[in-house]
Amino acid sequence: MVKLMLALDVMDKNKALTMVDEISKYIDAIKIGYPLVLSSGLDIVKEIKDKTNKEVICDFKVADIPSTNEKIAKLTLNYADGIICHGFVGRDSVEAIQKIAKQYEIKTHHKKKVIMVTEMSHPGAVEFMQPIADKLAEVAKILNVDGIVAPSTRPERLTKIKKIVGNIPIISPGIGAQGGELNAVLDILGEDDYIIVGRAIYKSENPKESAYKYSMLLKGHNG
Ligand code: O7M
Repeated sequence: MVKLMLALDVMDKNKALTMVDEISKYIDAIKIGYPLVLSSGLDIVKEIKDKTNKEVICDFKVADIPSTNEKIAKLTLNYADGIICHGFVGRDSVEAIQKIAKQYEIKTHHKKKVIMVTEMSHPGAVEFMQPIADKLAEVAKILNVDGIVAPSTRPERLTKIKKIVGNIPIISPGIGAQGGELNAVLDILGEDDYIIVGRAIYKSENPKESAYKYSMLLKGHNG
């Protein structure tokens, strides 16, 4: 079954904690990014992990030299189950994060995912990212990363990128607020893949109902 990852981009700690309390039973994973961490501190990652016991992925879109990437990965993977990085900075930068993930895996016996962005979902991504996205997908395959990010806003690109990465799980944002069509995307994605939904859940009038609705649509599509 395609899984549901909540993009928890609220900028208030209490709101975030209340939100996950209400809806965590309807979601499979939680993505925490700069809006929440910069407003609440990195400890929010541990707090949400402890509270929900869901898969928690930090979306820091890490894009630095290997040595700095290592430091960011060390701090992040201490509590998070995974970290999202950019691939356009080169494979050595991604490998630096993979090295830290492996170290944590050996130490904790828990999987630590390294997820790489290929093509982003917003309109501007066609300018610089799309022309190199197929190549980034090939690199993701060579590096055997644990997931790649590809757009729900462009089903034809999602199809192409999925074909390149094969069995590497896809994490796909763009459904809801960015206009991506759930049904079109569900025809492409498989059981190891995720859709990311943010505002269509946390900004809706009734986040619990909205999360429930998405979870049912995913279940329904998979029979
Ligand atoms: O459903 P939304 O539009 O409110 O939120 C989508 C989330 O996915 C939000 O956290 C974005 O930062 C993220 N995202 C994209 O929207 N597009 C991308 O191409 C990539 C991401 C992302 O998660 O990258 C790792």
